[in-house]
Amino acid sequence: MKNYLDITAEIQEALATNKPVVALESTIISHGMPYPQNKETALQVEQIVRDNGAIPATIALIDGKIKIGLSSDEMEFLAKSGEKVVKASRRDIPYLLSQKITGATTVAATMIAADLAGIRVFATGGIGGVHRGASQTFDISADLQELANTNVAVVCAGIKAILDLELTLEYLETFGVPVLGYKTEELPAFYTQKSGFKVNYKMNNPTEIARLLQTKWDLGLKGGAIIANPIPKHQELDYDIMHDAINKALAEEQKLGIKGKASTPFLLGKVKELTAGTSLVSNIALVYNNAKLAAAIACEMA
Ligand code: PSU
Ligand code: MN
Repeated sequence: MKNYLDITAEIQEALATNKPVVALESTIISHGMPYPQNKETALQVEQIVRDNGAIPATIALIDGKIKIGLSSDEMEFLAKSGEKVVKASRRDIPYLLSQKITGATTVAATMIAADLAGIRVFATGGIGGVHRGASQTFDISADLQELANTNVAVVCAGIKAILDLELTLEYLETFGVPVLGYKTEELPAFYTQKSGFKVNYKMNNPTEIARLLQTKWDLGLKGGAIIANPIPKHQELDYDIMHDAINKALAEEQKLGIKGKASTPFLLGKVKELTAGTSLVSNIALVYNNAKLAAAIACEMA
């Protein structure tokens, strides 16, 4: 394992002495946001984790290693390269490492890396899920199987409305992944607090969440949990504007025949374009909000 993992000295020390650490993904940098907002967001997320008492661990595949903790040059490279960097999920890891090709880790790949390093809490914006039309396309994100199998809790802003929320919840139920709402009974839908669907359980504070995770893993119930943290009210997108943008993005995707791993980045970019960038402002705000909660949970767990 030592041949593959490259953990910064600060994070190694933190893990060895049971200090709180929060994992952060890098596909959100390369494929989720444009430059330079992606770099600014990635750096600010790390700062927010620190301001809330935990150590940030942004993860990527670089030079044949799973890097846990990135330098500012590495961050800059991922941010500037954007979609030229490979979006790396579980299936991509062995190829990219053995060929020493740079990869930006998705939620699934970041969970794998965090688990190998011993990090149990991870903050991001949105997870992948069951896409609309999946009964025909079979497009179900590998993030969901990772949540089923890998012991890392993922703090996100719920399930994004580009996906089929109902089928995603069904899939998570089948695979035993708890969907927890932070101070809410309603599942948030990324850009909005409301979705029309319910979470499994409302959690009132980071202590309750830490206790639930401890219980799950003490019992050997493998897999993660989703901590759905609603976007702050004043940073929400208008529900109708968002739905309109998503429907247009989905129609365009179909027209262009975009499929597979290109789907999520395409839809995110299109929605941003159609909302004249306001979705990006919301996206950044909700990531910051998630970093803060993840740090609080990591502190409780430590
Ligand atoms: N949702 C977002 N922003 C993102 C992603 C999802 O709001 O950047 C990224 C994450 O890295 C996630 C990946 O793991 O997209 C899911 O891609 P796919 O649907 O191809 O599995
Ligand atoms: Mn997919």
